[in-house]
Amino acid sequence: MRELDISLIGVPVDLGQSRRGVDMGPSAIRYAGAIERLKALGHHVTDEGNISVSPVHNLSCNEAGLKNLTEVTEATEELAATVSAIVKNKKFPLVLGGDHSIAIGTLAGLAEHYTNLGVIWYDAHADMNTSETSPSGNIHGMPLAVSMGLGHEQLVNVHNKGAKINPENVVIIGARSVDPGERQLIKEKGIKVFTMHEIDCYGMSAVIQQTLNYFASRQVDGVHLSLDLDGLDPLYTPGVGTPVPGGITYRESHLAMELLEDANVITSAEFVEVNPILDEYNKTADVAVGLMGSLFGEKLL
Ligand code: B3U
Ligand code: MN
Ligand code: MN
Repeated sequence: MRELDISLIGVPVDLGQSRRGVDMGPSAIRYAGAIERLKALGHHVTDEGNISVSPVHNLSCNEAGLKNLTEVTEATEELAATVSAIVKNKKFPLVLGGDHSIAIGTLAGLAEHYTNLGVIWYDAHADMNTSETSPSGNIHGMPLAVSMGLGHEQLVNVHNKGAKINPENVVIIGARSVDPGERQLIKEKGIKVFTMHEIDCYGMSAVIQQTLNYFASRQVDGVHLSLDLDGLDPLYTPGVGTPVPGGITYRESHLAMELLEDANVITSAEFVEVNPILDEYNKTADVAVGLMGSLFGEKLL
């Protein structure tokens, strides 16, 4: 097992979607014992605290049809600078959301240090809408497109101008709710997607193996895990804003984390969309921390 120097950073953003409460995700994950769990595995953990986020939350869209564009831009700018500094200091960034819009900042910060970063997007959704295709105006449905350089220019240019990741280095796992515009982009850009169909047919073990082989063939120089808790079935993670039935199980998710740990490839991670208001006694944060345990080397024997 690797002994890592982990820097944990909270991003209390609920501006990328319409349901309040996901800004409390970092607290819920801390209360569920994230730091103690990682320290018990022998890692060195520093809690860097939270990114400052505007308390203003408008539900109306701006002229481009996006909600809270200015506030999301500000928060992701600060997150990008923080993540970049963590990597510069040779530490492992572990980002706690917040809604998934924060990935715009995480990936922008990482892009300063990786020229060919692989990205695992563990999610019920593709998060590949643009201002033009979004059915909701919610920026949390856009971060993967934005990071590929597609979408509102203010978001695309967070931290540095233009695309931060290569579409051919992205693997989506767990997708089961994809909008028409996203479907088209996935095809156009040649994104590798393991939907629930592939997970059901081949099993999670094969899906992760194929993901690892794919990254090896792409010669990536790091792998970021962006884990949206709604990737799991709402039976296990009910505390999310947009639950979609028919998702990845608890056991499959632990297996995925264990196989990624065994492969020793993950260089940064984020856990997003935990909403304590919608949760059952912090169950979703507990699952998030359990998955962190597996990702960072917990073994039964
Ligand atoms: N695709 C829809 C719904 C959605 C995306 N991400 C989440 N929900 N969590 C949208 O609004 O873009
Ligand atoms: Mn997401
Ligand atoms: Mn999602």
